[in-house]
Amino acid sequence: MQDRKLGLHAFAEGVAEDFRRALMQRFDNDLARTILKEYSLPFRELMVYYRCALMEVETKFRVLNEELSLDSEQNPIEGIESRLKSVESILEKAERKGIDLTPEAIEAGMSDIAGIRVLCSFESDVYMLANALLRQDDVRLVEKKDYIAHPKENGYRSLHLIVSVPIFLHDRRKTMEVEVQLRTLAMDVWASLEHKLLYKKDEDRKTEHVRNNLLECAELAARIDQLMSEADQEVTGREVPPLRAAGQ
Ligand code: 0O2
Repeated sequence: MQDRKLGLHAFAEGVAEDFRRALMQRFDNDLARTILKEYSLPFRELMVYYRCALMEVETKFRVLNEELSLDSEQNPIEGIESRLKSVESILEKAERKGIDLTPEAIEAGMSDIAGIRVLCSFESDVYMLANALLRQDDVRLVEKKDYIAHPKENGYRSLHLIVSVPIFLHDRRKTMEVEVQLRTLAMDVWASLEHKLLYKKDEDRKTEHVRNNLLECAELAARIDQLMSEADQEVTGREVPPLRAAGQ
């Protein structure tokens, strides 16, 4: 408990320093100083709340995995990664989307400051876990993007959920939004490499040849998922549920 408190304190100090540095780099000194004076502490608080929300959601998935691991055939989570958007990316996105640089406007206008990625064994586990999360009575689905049922044009596949969850502070309860990305290992290999090569990179990298190669890789990854699901069904007898929309 003490460790966690110290961890959050150190984190808040780090955020304050990142916030100061990012503002000084991005804006002229007077503007940066004004923003810093007014919003440094509230912004620091906001980031601590997001970190707490990440811990809540991560724990929910760890609990599900622990429970499902009782059955050796059901060990659906291969890995969990969580991250808070960097201060620099928050400021960049706020500028791009015309969001005011106040903690209230940032909280209202951005849903992906806290992000968790859950790597699953099979495609059916993606939907099973999403449904198990959304069934919990303190979790509310804010938005869903099913890039598995409807892959992006470049081949990207994953299930994205924006959920809101409560965090329990010493004197009140606060609701925070967290972006959850669920994907299989095959989807993750593709997305991680594409992220390195092309995602948000200069357009001149994205020649037709490179795009076609990545599209072919995306098709191969989808084929791996399909064959693995069939093998899982044959070996364990588990039904492959139809790709249904999580939370419906
Ligand atoms: P990073 O670097 O991973 O943090 P918005 O976030 O509102 O500007 P959008 O399109 O509404 O954009 O969000 P969407 O489609 O839900 O995608 C958000 C996240 O999904 C991205 O976060 C990526 O992590 C991932 N993603 C979406 N599309 C792709 C893609 O084509 N390739 C890869 N590799 N990842 C993708 P960030 O913050 O944009 O980037």
